[in-house]
Amino acid sequence: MKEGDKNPNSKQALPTLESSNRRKFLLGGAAVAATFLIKNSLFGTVQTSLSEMDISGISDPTKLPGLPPGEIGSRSVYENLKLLPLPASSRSPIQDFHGMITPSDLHFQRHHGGVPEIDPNQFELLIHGMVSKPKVFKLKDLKKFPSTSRILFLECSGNYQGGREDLSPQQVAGMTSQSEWTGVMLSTLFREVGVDPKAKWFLAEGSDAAVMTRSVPLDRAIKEGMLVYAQNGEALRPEQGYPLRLILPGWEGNISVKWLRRIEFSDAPFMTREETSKYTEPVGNKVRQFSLEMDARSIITYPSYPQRAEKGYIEIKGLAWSGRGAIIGVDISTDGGKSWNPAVIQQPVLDKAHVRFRYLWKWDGRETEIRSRAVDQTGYVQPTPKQLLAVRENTRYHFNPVTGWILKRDGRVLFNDDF
Ligand SMILES: Nc1nc2c(c(=O)[nH]1)N[C@H]1C(S)=C(S)[C@@H](COP(=O)(O)O)O[C@H]1N2
Ligand SMILES: [Mo]
Repeated sequence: MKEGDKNPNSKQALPTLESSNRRKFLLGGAAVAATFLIKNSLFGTVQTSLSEMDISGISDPTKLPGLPPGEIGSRSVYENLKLLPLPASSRSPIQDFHGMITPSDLHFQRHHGGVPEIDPNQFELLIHGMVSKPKVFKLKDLKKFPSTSRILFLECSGNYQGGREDLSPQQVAGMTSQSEWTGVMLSTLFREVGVDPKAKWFLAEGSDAAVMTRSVPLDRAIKEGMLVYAQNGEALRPEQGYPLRLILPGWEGNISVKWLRRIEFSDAPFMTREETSKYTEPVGNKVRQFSLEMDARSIITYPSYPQRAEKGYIEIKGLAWSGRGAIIGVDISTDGGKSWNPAVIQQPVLDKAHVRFRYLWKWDGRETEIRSRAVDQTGYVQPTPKQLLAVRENTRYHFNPVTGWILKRDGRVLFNDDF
């Protein structure tokens, strides 16, 4: 349409609420499809379809009634938070978060055979093998057990991308997320089935197209492992394993089997496809297997690529976590690793959970590189990329190096892991 042309169908003047009950409502370009009732003492109750109200041209929010209370909340149309979908995984926009909990719809996703649709009423969990009382549990049976909640991170052991300067935190480390998980402790449930003292492992099997199976060492899993049916206060999302998943705190994400349908006890590991073809790391001329704990890691999420940095005060911000316990410190370097100073860590600092760190710094505008380095309660210090590569030439699993951002004089912020 040429400029000045009038679309005969467009309403030029905004009808008042009293004069019409059908209008076009265009909010920031997004069509809001909702129906609501306006209670008006003079004109009675008018049903108005929001998707048909026209408020184009009105920008003062005090001059038009806002949206009524709805059935579900929404994110501001100005906040463009998105997962970054790759064929096999979606990465979480960690540079856009301000808190320790990952909004559920922005939790990273990793599916080996897609997201199955499971009817919770059809759902059954079979526990069998080396047990005296094999049992099938319905979801409602599991919900009757004493429950517990815990805030934990979940990270894929393949959570690394590097080697280029045009990478965002989401690309480098977006396969970690944190939720409050609610469910039943494995220790509670396993008492019900009478586990044979000779049983040392159990198989966890998912009901997705990948039929994901992993062997879990019983003595270590029983301490903290959970079967969870809720995430951040509501039922699990389908992408996170609805209606039931395993959560093994601090361990590589792969073993926290989603859409769980079967647990089988045994005296030896099962050597499933996923734990032999993958999820093993070449170390020298040996292979490391069942390397379950995720080592301490941190990443600066601000300033980061593709943001721009401005000379002056900068609050450097980021995330740190460890699968071996609590983070006890994060050090920051603003001179490319020559000197280090402690960052402030946001409370509460939880075991096996993301923490946020902050470090106030005044940038003089000269080119430099900022880095973060996490230390956990075992005393483990996050290694440099070269230190890690020296022992693991051939793998990017469990790759948790210190990484840096180079601040250019023109304000560009570029990723660096070449040190
Ligand atoms: N059944 C099943 N469980 C699974 C997977 C899967 O593909 N199928 N992916 C695993 C992998 S590799 C990871 S990293 C985590 C990812 O969990 P999320 O998608 O909830 O973030 O789930 C694990 N559990
Ligand atoms: Mo994973």
